[in-house]
Amino acid sequence: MAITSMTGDGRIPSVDVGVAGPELTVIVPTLNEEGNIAEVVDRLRHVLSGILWEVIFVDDDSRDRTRDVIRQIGATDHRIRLLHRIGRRGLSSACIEGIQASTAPYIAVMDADLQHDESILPQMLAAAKNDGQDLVIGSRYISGGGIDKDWDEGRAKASMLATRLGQFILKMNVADPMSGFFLMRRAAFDGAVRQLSAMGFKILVDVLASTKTPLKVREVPYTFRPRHAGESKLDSQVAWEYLMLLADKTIGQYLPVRFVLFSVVGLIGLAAHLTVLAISLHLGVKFVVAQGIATLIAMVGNFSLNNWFTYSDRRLRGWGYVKGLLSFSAVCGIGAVANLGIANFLFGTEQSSWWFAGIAGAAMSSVWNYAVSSVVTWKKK
Ligand SMILES: Nc1nc2c(ncn2[C@@H]2O[C@H](COP(=O)(O)OP(=O)(O)OP(=O)(O)O)[C@@H](O)[C@H]2O)c(=O)[nH]1
Ligand SMILES: [Mg+2]
Repeated sequence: MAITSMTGDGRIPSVDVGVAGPELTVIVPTLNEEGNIAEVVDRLRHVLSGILWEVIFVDDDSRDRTRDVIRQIGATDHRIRLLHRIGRRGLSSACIEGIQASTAPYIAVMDADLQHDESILPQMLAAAKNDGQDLVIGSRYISGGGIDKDWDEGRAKASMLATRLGQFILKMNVADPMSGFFLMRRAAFDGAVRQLSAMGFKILVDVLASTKTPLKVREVPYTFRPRHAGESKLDSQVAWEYLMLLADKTIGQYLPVRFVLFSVVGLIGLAAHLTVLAISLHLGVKFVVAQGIATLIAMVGNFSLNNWFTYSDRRLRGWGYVKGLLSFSAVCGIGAVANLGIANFLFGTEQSSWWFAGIAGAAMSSVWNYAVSSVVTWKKK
């Protein structure tokens, strides 16, 4: 839109002020959701008519036609936006980047598979805009809400247990902190963004645990529907990453959770090493051979456990697994040399006892192994 007015000398300057930006941005994370995009857009158009809105699909390099469909619809509707991330994964971090790419004062987060009931979005926006709520949660666990009737008992119980755990950590009276469907003021997000862990699937728990000022929170009931099209991405890794998120929210300010896990794996490796060594010696294997076998087993075991648990979100597979094992062994080899050097130096000084020298050497090499392998072996892409 161009605003024009005559200047003193008769020229007509033109100032391009564009059109009003959106009041509400709906963030939709996507991973192989080609069959759901058109339906999501249709439903948003319908329920949000009369509201200045846009949707940002944050796609983590889907291998199906998700991005093609989004671009096709976006070609005739500027409210449809796409953020394509390459080499990064994770529902939470995708939502965070989407929110940061928006200028709207209100932001909603919603799944792409239509399990969240978009028809309550206007009610959620009104609660924030007119009733001063900072955060409005689409809730399955308050009166009027519900879960997909096709959920088996196991899934319902797991969801309830995870919810209770979340409530315990948050020390907050929120019925559905695990909800992936919520709307908030930008200020509420800005108050939490620097403390966010951005791990795994549960962005709402992260926001609630990270906020510095108490938020005015309201829950609006809805019934979680069955998935519209495509496949679920929920697996055991999601559950593990949720536990890591809760741990990070509890002890993360004192010690990185990954370092704690790395150290626990190191202790397991030490126990495995000593066990294999003892068994080999008992079977009459020469010490140097037994020590070699124990070292190899401990190294492969440590690498695999760290790859599975400590870096579940950057897990190496196939050829990457082999290269990772080699680089991890090299890093730990250098760590062992540093360990020997430091321990030997301290042992040589008069004040140090043998145990102090031993612990100091081991501690130094653990920090080295952790720090260097996190950037060399499990580097963030
Ligand atoms: N950008 C991005 N989106 C993701 C990622 N993982 C899942 N999603 C999206 O997040 C939303 C929730 O994932 P779902 O697989 O539906 O998980 P869920 O709803 O907890 O599980 P179901 O009830 O089994 O569907 C969907 O829109 C997915 O496409 C990811 O790593 N990156
Ligand atoms: Mg789903």
